[in-house]
Amino acid sequence: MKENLKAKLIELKKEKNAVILAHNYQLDEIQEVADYIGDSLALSKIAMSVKEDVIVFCGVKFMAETAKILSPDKKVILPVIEAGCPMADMVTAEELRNVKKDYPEAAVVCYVNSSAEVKAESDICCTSSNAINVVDSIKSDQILFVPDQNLGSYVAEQIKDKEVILWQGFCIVHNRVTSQNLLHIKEKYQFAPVLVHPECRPEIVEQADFIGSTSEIIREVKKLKDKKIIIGTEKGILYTLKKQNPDKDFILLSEKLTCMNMKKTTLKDVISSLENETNIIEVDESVRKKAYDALKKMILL
Ligand code: CIZ
Ligand code: SF4
Repeated sequence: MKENLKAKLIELKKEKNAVILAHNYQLDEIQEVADYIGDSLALSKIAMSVKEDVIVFCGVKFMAETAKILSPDKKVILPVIEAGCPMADMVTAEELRNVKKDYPEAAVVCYVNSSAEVKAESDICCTSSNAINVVDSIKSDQILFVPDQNLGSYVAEQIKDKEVILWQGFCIVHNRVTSQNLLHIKEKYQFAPVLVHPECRPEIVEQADFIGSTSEIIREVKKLKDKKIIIGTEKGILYTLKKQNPDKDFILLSEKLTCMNMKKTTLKDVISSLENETNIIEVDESVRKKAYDALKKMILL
């Protein structure tokens, strides 16, 4: 059954001249058929360079939107339009415009997990892998960091000479991990290193051996000699970790690390959206240009 679907997708990709991009948090069945797997920024950069006309972005809405902002001439499909990111929804452009009035001197740094409209209201974007460099590069001493308070706190800890004003957003998945979860797993696997995503709460990040984005965790794991490794980010990352490191055992810091939105996309959705060319992402051109500027500043750093 699955083999039939896979064969159908290969045909469709040829017919439509399409490429399949999958985020590290997608279901295994999606990662298995993807042409490229990665984090949102790496995938958006790939989207800019591929020769295909159609990009099927298997992830959540802000990711497909980012690809469209950077590659406006391509057709970008998000297989399940309801796959959103609750953290991205924790800041709207209007709310941001209002808060900016209270901090007229602040530079707005916006985590890519945000809508195109919010990016358009920001001075520069960042991802979880370059947030520290981005904040460090800014001349202003005051930063308004949106929307992730956990990533923002992590950055503020590293850069002491700037005032970082935190938006009160968070990732509903990473924020679920508690100190009790960490204590429990550390007791059970005493010698295993703990690698976590900076979207986790500060008390988790403080106790971790390594903090990084999905791509940084994937890179770090390759270097480790340990046979048992504790992973504190969304479960989907285990697909690549296991594939690249068959001799290592990965223990998820908590079973709560499953993003329902990332799991909404199935192989059937990829096929039907591509076949019918539905769920095409569009971004208003005036918003796109401003969001592009904020993204481009980050990419050029
Ligand atoms: O930007 C991304 O892809 C996200 C949401 C996570 C990460 O660390 O790669
Ligand atoms: Fe959003 Fe968190 Fe899910 Fe990533 S894991 S898409 S930040 S809710």
